[in-house]
Amino acid sequence: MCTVCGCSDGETTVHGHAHDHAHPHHHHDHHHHDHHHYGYGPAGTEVPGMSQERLIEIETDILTKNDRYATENRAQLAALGALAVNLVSSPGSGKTTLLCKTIEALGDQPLAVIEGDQQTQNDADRIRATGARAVQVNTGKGCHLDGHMVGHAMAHLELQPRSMLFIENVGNLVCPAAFDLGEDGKVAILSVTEGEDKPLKYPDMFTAARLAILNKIDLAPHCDVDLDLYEANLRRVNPGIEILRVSARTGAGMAAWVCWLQAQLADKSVRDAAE
Ligand SMILES: Nc1nc2c(ncn2[C@@H]2O[C@H](COP(=O)(O)OP(=O)(O)O)[C@@H](O)[C@H]2O)c(=O)[nH]1
Ligand SMILES: [Mg+2]
Repeated sequence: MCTVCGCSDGETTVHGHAHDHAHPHHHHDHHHHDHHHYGYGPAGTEVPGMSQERLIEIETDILTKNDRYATENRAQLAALGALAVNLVSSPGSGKTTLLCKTIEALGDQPLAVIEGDQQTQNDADRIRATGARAVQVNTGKGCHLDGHMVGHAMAHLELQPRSMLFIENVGNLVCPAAFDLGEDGKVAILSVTEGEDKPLKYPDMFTAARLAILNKIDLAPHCDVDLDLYEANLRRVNPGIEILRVSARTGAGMAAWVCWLQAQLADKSVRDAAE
């Protein structure tokens, strides 16, 4: 179950890189997923036939389990001095396009990608076309990646020391904000076509993110968008957020993004060595 929206996540499948056999992955907290009412009881969500007290119990249990897996992932990454970035956004903001361009720009930097989508291996295929390693996680009915899925995918990737691991989360501006995957930071991608008010409407995501990428700035002249207002709204919900204006299509702003990644990785290696 998702602790945020209350949906049932059913079965997850991980499609590995080398041998393409699928691993079905069952969650233990199956329950019916008929019609949901979104309420504001103490649990922040409602599931028919379940009390708010029981829901809070289940949510706490799920988040505790998730955090245990996330901690394990984080320890593995730290041991390698590897950097993990969790890319979160609504569907279609340009995550996969940005990743393909980023992989090109990074040259011989060791890296790997975990792709999350409910269905299809399209995005992992797009990443593999660049020559990079990728694992596709299909979440089925699930609305986000969790720590367990990412740990499973990491096992397939055999990350090299000082790698960058890019995790493309399921397109969803709500639920992925609540789940720690063991990443170093969440990066929220917004395309300029989404509207300046989206940070105000979905504040949790932009509060959780360390960096916001304002993508598709090549389209800005065509859609009456006010980029300064976008940035002001991002800073209203998260005064500390870093912001980069990018076009994955034209390459504008890509150098700053690549620098940001390299600085995060350098920072991480130093910190891990100091521990
Ligand atoms: N004009 C423009 N289109 C873009 C840009 N980045 C991505 N797109 C397009 O946006 C659509 C969705 O991109 P995709 O990478 O699949 O988004 P995702 O769902 O977030 O992974 C595709 O048609 C891309 O070609 C950009 O910077 N400018
Ligand atoms: Mg994608």
